[in-house]
Amino acid sequence: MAVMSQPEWKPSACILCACNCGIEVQVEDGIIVRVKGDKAHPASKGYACEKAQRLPYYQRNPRLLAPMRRRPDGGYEEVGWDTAIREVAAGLARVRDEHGGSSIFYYGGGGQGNHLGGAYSGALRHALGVRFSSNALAQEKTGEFWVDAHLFGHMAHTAPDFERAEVAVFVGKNPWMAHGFPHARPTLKAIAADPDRALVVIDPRRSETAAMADFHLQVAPGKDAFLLAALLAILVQEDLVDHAFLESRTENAEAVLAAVRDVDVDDHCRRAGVDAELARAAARRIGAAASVSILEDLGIQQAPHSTLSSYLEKLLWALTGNFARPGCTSLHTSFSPGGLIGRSRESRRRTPVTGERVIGGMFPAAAIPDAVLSDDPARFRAAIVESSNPVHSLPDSPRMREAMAALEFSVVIDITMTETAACASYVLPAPTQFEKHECTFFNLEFPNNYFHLRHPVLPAPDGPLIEAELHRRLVRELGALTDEDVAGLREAADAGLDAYAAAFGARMAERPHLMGLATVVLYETLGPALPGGAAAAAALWGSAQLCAATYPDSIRAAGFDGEGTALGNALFEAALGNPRGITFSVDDHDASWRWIAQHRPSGRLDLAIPELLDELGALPGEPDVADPDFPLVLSAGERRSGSAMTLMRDPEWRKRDAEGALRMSPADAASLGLADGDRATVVTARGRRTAAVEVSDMMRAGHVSLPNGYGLDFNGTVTGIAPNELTSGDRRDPVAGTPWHKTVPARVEPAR
Ligand SMILES: Nc1nc2c(c(=O)[nH]1)N[C@H]1C(S)=C(S)[C@@H](COP(=O)(O)OP(=O)(O)OC[C@H]3O[C@@H](n4cnc5c(=O)[nH]c(N)nc54)[C@H](O)[C@@H]3O)O[C@H]1N2
Ligand SMILES: Nc1nc2c(c(=O)[nH]1)N[C@H]1C(S)=C(S)[C@@H](COP(=O)(O)OP(=O)(O)OC[C@H]3O[C@@H](n4cnc5c(=O)[nH]c(N)nc54)[C@H](O)[C@@H]3O)O[C@H]1N2
Ligand code: SF4
Ligand SMILES: [Mo]
Repeated sequence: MAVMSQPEWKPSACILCACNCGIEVQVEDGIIVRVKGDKAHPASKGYACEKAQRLPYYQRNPRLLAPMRRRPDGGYEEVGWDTAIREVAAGLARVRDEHGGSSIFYYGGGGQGNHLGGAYSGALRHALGVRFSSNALAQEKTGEFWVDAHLFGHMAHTAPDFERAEVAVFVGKNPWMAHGFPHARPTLKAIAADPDRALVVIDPRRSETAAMADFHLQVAPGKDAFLLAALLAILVQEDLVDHAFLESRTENAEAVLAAVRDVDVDDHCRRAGVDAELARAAARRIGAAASVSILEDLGIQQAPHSTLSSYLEKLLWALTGNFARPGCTSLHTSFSPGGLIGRSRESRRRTPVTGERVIGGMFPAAAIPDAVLSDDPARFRAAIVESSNPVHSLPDSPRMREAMAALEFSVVIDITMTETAACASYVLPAPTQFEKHECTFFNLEFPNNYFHLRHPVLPAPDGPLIEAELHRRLVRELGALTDEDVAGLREAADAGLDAYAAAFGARMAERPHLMGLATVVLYETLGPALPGGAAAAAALWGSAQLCAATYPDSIRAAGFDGEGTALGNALFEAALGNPRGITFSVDDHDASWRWIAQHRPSGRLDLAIPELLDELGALPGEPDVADPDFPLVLSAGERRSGSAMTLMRDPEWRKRDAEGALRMSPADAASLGLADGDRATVVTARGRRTAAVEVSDMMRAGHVSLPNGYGLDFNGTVTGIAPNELTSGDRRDPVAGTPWHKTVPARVEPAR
C-alpha cells in the first residue's frame, strides 16, 4: 500500500485572545487533529501560542443539535426549528408589546467564541426595538474606552508598539500568559535580553512577565491608583515631562500637572506597598526613554478606581509625549467601525433602575441583575444571549441565575448547553466557528491592520443553524421585513457589486427604516450571490463600505483602488478571496492626529477629565479599610495556561493544574498551616468553595488567586471553581460599573 498522504492544511484562525492569530488545521475523520501557526497570515506570520493547539477540544464540546425548549419541570425537550422560531419570536414579541423593546436586553454577540454571527443580531434587536445591549467588554474595557473618548474626542482605541518600544510598561497585564499583542512572547524576550531596553511591570504577583522585568513594581492589590499617581508625580516633580508635546499637542495639561505636582510620592508609594526609590527609578527610566509603549488590562480594569487607573496609565504616555511615534501608542483603524470596539460615540443614556452610564452603547454588565431583580416598571423582563455565558462570567453567579429565573422570557444562542443556556426558556444551536464562515473583528493593530474572513474547515452537522439564518428567520417571523422590502435586490446582486451597491443605496434611501435591518437584508439578497456558500459573509459588505468611508486613505495605502462604494467593493472582494487574511489598512504615524482632528477642532488631546481629577485628589483621604473577617485579597479569575474562558469544557484539555489551584504566598500558607497540595476553602461574602493549594513564590503575602474559566459542567461533572460563585456585583467602578473581580475580600480556611 502507498504511504498514506497527510490531510491538507486548511487556513483558519485562533480567537482565544484578541491577537486572532492565523492558524492552519488538519482534519481527519471529521476531527481537527493538528494545529499550527499559518506562515501566510499577514499579521501573525506563523506565530501561535500553545493554546491554539488545544482548539480540537473546543470542537469536541458536547453539542446541541436541535433547538431546546424548557419544560415546566425545568428539563428541556427538543423541538423543530419552525416551532422554535415561531415560539421564540412570539415570546419576545409578547414582552415587547406589553412592556416595550427597552425591557428586552441583548448580551454577547462575539468575543472568544465567534465574531461574525453577532453582526446579524443588530437586525433582530432593531425588529424588537431593543435599546440596551452589552457584552464582556462592559466588565473590563468600558472605563478605558470612556477615558479614550475624552482624550481623543471619540471612542477610539489605541495600539501599543512593543516591537519597537525602548521601554515597555504592563499595568495589571500578564502578556506572557494572556498575550493581547502580536508575537507577545518573542517580543518580551527581546526586550528582556536587550540592556538598552527595559520592561516595567506593575502587578502584585510575580507573574511570568514580572519575572522577566527590569522593574517589577509589586503593588498591593487594588492600590494601583496610588502608585500610578506617584509615578506621574515623580515625572512632574523631576521635570521629566515633554513640555514641547504638551504645548503643541494637548489642551488643559496645566490642570493635570497641577493635580499631580502636589502628590506626596512617599506616602502614595507606602499606601501602594511599593518602595518609593524603586518607583522613582522606574519613572526616571520611562522619562528618559526615546519611546515607551504601555498596556493595561484586567489587573486595573477589574479593581478599585479602575477608570481612574486607566486615566493615570494614559497620562504616563501623554505627559512624556510617547504618542503617535514609532515604539509608542497610536490610534488604529477598524474593519468594522461601529462594531464591537470602535463605536464612535459615548451614549448619553443611563441604565434603567440604577441610573448608571452606558458607555459606547454598552450596558454596564455588572448592573444586569439589578436591572432585572427590581420592581421598577423599566426593569428588564426578557433576554437574548448570544455566544456568551454571563451566568458564568458576570459577577455573582447565584444572583445572575436568580435574574435569569425572574425573566419572563429568555433565549440563548450557543453551540453547547452552557451554564446560561441551562437557565433559558429556549436554546438555539449554532455550528462551531470551524463549521461556518467566520471572521476576526479584533483588528487592533497599527500601522498595518488586518482582517480575516475564515472559511469553514469542517462540515456542519445537521441541525444547528448559522447565526445569520437564525436572526433572519426571527426577523421575518416578527414581520419586520417583507418580500417587498427586498424585491429586486437579489437580482441586482447577480449583476455584480457595483449594481448591488446602487440598488441597495437606493432602497435604503427609499425605506430608511430598513437601515436597522441592513445585515439581514444583505444576507438575504447579497448572500446567495457570494461564491463558495459564503452567504454569512454578506454583512461584511456593509463593514467594508463603512470602513472605506471612514478610512479611505488608509485603505488605498494598503493597495485598494477606487472612490466611494467602489473602494468598499474592492476591499470586500479582497476579504472574500483571501482565506488567510488581508492587510486592509496601512498608515503613517501622523494618522492619529488626523483622526483626532476629525473629532476635535483643535486637533489636540484633551488631557483634563475633571471628574477623574477629583477622584485623584480624594485618594489621600481614602480610608484603608480592613475587614477582620476577610483579611486576604482574592484575585478571582487569573489567566493561566489552563484558562480559555468557557470555550473548552472537557477538563482533559488541561495537561496540568486540572482543578485550578488556589495560589498563595509561602507566608500565608505558613500562617494557615497549609502546604502545597492541601485542600483549603476560600470564603467570601458571597460564597465558599474548596480547592487544592499551590504555595507559590509568585504571590505577595495577603494575595491569593484562582484561575479564570474553571468550574464548567462537562457531562454532569463540574471541575474546579467557577470564580463568580465568589464575587459580588455591587463592588464596581463608579464611572464605568466595571466589577472588581481582582480584589475580592476573602479568607482561607484549611479544609478537612
Ligand atoms: N491563557 C489565556 N489567555 C487569555 C484569556 C484566557 O482566558 N486564557 N483571556 C483573554 C481575555 S478575554 C482577556 S480580557 C485577557 C486578560 O489578560 P490579563 O489582564 O493579562 O489577565 P489576568 O491574568 O486576568 O490579569 C493580569 C494580571 O493582573 C494581575 N493583578 C491582579 N490584581 C491586580 C491589581 O490589583 N493590580 C495590578 N496592577 N495587577 C493585578 C494578576 O496578578 C495578573 O498577572 O486575556 C486574554 N488572553
Ligand atoms: N471573576 C471573573 N469573571 C470574569 C473575568 C475574570 O477575570 N474574573 N473575565 C471577564 C472577561 S475579560 C471576559 S472577556 C468574560 C468572558 O465572558 P463570556 O463572553 O460570557 O464567556 P465566554 O466563555 O467567552 O463565552 C463564549 C460562549 O460562546 C459560545 N460559542 C463558542 N462558539 C460559538 C459560536 O460559533 N456561536 C455561538 N453562538 N456561540 C459560540 C461558547 O460555548 C460560550 O458559551 O468573562 C469575564 N468574567
Ligand atoms: S496568541 Fe492568542 S490568538 Fe494567538 S494562538 Fe495564542 S491564544 Fe490564540
Ligand atoms: Mo476579556
